[in-house]
Amino acid sequence: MDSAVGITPPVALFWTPGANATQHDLFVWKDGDTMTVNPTAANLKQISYTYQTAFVSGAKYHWKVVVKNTYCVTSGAEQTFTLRELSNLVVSNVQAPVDPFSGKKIDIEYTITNIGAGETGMVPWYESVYLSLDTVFSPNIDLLLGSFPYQTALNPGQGYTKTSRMSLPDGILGDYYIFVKTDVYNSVGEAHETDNVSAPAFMYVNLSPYPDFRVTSVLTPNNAFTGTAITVQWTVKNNGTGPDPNPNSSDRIYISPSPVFNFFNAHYLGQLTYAGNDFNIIQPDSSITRFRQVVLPDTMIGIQYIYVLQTLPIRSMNLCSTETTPAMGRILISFCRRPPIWWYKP
Ligand SMILES: [Ca+2]
Ligand SMILES: [Ca+2]
Repeated sequence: MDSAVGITPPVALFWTPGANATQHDLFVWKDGDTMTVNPTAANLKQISYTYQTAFVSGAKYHWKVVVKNTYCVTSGAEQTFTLRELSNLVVSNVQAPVDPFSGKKIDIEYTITNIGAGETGMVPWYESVYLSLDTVFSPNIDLLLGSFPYQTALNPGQGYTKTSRMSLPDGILGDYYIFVKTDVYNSVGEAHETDNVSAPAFMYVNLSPYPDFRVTSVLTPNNAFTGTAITVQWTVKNNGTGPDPNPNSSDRIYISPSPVFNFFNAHYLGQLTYAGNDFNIIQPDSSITRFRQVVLPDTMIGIQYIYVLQTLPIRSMNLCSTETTPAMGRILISFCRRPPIWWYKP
């Protein structure tokens, strides 16, 4: 394999055995260095050796075998091999959208180029897009917005420009930066692995209108008997700045002996889900009145409280207030003695 080029480590070295040879010493050294005094592998009885080396793009090595027997030592001819050139992926031209809105989809355009001297090979790799509060890329802090595969080999100098779509988080507002990193899972062996992150691309994010639904009042009968059905009526008000574009919610009804809501002693009675455009009806500063029938438990008597909790997923993070003291209705429940069952015996 003298003068072999384009080698991928580990490197399989083999040679012809010398006449009467009993052992071989193998010397391998990098081009530009002097041959090592001590053999890389000594007293080999076989005529081959697998040489492990770091993958340095295009690195050239010299090697030779010294043949030994009881009577003499004979040096073989010096040979060379050269590792293959590696690719090097880099990211450029990251284009963040102008004036995007929180919680909405955005398109990020970027260019990936192989600036290395070798091809990438047919290894799929991924690009990831991150959202950062500053101009320093911090993979453990910055928010991953999405990862996108690429599956075609790139020759030296080749590249591609791509647009990837992802969603911004809800409830964010202000100055942000986008970073794109290529080959995030290190699928491609590159001459340089530390230059795979783009420069930061600035964007100002506007806060999307957000809903903030609250149950403002609960109406129940003043008195009722255990085990009977009552009608609960309640009002939901939108204290936010917009309707919810993706309603996925319900109002859940609980009964509890506690005048301050506590999940541990609250007994679930039922729920009323939102259908169709219910949420869109509740524009900012407007309300909707809802009701449903529930059956009181057999075991809770005396003064009890009926709570209605709104379970809208919080779509605007800390900007959406949560219901810490939900609205309630007060009801006095009396024990209902059921009439005895008489069996008629003819
Ligand atoms: Ca790189
Ligand atoms: Ca890599």
